[in-house]
Amino acid sequence: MEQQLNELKETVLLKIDEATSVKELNDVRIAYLGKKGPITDLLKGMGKLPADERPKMGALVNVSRETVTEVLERRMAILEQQAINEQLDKEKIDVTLPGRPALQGNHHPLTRVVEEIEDFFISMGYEVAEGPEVEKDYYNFEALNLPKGHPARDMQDSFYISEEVLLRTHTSPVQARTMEAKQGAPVKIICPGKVYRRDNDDATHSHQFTQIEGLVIGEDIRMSDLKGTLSLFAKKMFGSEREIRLRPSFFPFTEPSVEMDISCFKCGGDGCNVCKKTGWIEILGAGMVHPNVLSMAGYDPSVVSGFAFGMGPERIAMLKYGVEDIRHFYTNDIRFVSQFHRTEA
Ligand code: FA5
Repeated sequence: MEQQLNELKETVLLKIDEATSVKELNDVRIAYLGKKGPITDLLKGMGKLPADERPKMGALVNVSRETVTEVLERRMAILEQQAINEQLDKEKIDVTLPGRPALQGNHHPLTRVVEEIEDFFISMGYEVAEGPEVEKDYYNFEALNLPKGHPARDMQDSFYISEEVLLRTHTSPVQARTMEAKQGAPVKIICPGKVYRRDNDDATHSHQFTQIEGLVIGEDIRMSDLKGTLSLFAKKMFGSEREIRLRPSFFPFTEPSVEMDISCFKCGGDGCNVCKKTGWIEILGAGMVHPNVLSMAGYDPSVVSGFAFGMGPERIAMLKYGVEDIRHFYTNDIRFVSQFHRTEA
């Protein structure tokens, strides 16, 4: 039995030596030192030995098993290190390779123009108000001095959802809602938002576009306040040289009503393709809030007055950045929007 043990030990030591990977060595361990391996068998077979030989043989088997285990662990440590080294060799990275630049997103040009306009008015003490895009006919038209059947409703061809509900055609209903909510108190708001009209899409018209409304209500608010505010606004948006001009116009909710032009920022007023040789560019509609609108919202027109204006930021962005087709703002073509990426930090 002792000879059998020695032969077995030699065989295992040889197999350990021959193993070239962690897996092979593990197989050797399981095959020879495992519960079903020959060393365990030897221990089990000791019962057949005479009683006085058993302790000696038991000690021999244990020593052999310890020796084999020790050799196996040393070999295992070497093979494991070898495996790690091979993996590190394979995974080497070249830190000198130039990196790939990450594409950076940015605000949409239209968002930037809206934010620029908002910032200007906020700096003048205005608050930003909001209203629903799905609006009642009452706020979109009636409360703005446009009763049912009024011919001026055709100025803004509408998408009706039901007889009394439509997609708002302008941001002016927020005027009516704000005045109603404020119950006679002073008001100084702007309202940016989406509006909808049954216009045919072309280079300067879209069925869905953006407007920014402005409204100031208080005691002794005059046309000169409107003119001063819009003049400052034009200089901020289009340069300090800009002059403004107010032309008489008509909106049912303002009286008097005006349209505002700015002196052409390209030619300075001499006439060019941007201003269609007139020297002036139309920017927005405005006027003094109609007494009927004030009364309907619960104000006393003999005590308070106010001005309002409404502009289309797409048209302003087109002028400012020389964009020829309004549809570019909505198609999300990366070649278009990336032209306006901010370079400053
Ligand atoms: C109005 O909508 C009035 N509510 C503005 C107003 C407010 C006047 C307060 C007085 C007091 P108008 O229909 O002109 O007015 O539209 C205002 C601006 O929206 C226009 O100057 C233009 O810049 C823009 N706009 C109008 N229709 C379209 C369209 N289909 N596509 C893109 N922009 C448009």
